[in-house]
Amino acid sequence: HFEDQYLRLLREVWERGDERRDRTGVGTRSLFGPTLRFDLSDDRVPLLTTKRVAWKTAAREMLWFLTGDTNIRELVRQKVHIWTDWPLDRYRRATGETIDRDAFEARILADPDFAAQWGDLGPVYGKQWVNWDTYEPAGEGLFRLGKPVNQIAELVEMIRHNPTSRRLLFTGWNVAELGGMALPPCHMTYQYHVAGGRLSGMLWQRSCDLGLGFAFNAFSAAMLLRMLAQQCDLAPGELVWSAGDAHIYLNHAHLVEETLARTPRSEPRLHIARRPASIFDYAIEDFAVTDYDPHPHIAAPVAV
Ligand code: DHF
Ligand code: TMP
Repeated sequence: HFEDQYLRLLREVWERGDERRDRTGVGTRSLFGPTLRFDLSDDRVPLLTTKRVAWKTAAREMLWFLTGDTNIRELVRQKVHIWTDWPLDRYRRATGETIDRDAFEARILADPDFAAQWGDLGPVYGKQWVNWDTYEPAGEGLFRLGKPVNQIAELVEMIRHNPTSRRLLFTGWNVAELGGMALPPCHMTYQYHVAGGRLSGMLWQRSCDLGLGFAFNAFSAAMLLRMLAQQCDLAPGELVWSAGDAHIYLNHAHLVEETLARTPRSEPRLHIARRPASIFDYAIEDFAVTDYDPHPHIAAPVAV
């Protein structure tokens, strides 16, 4: 079962990980450099079954990245709340107000100016994936903005026309713009490989919250790979997931214990209903997951 690898990693990090203080103050146990491999043939998808995962939320987030948007307003409009805590934290620190999450989201929805000022995450994933800024000399030592790079569009073209390339990749790690981001990219670099009519992909995640983020990141990376394969007339191959710092937050002990006490259920499948005109034309209604009969959701606090 694909999930056994994840469960082994969860156990190993929990039992043997280095316990340390982290940026959030919560504390983690951490191991460096694990790799997991998932077979994506026959519509298989690495969607955890030892807890129910809100895969549509992860799918909406992935589609939002591809629009280039970096403001949480559109996510909140779609009832996706996973990015709200970071703008909320910034707003509270800046104003000293004790506004709660629901009220903050209500204001983001009701007031476009408020959303523009407080809802933006900075030049995160979407911006770098489809609108990486370039600069060209404008004389006298000055520069002006050039044509931005759409890494995703270029990737599709490269996979189609130069499938043996060793440069089939895109990255969110724009060094010059890290300072303006609410969080520097965690799932930072994606690379692809074509062999035998199959598209395989690798995700390098510099930092992985095994209790929360992992479930989303593995599903989303598989979903994106399936979209790319479809657009390039290839069958899906393998997803290789590699992390730098793979960690479990110390306040996720209940999640680890409960997860390890459960047995994985039947492997879910991801279906894509139609073939849209481009990689940017997918909609949430195009995706369906079947054979998904997971154990109940396990709630766990997210470290901000
Ligand atoms: N920070 C930390 N500490 N961990 C993360 O996983 C993380 N992920 C981020 C941003 N910052 C992060 C973006 N992705 C949730 C899932 C993914 C995500 C952020 C949050 C989350 O809270 N998941 C819950 C609730 C899902 C829901 O709203 O339906 C879960 O139980 O999966
Ligand atoms: P860091 O920037 O200090 O590494 O903190 C980011 C935290 O968020 C870390 O726990 C990893 C986690 N994370 C994921 O696991 N997946 C994600 O997609 C994102 C955005 C964050």
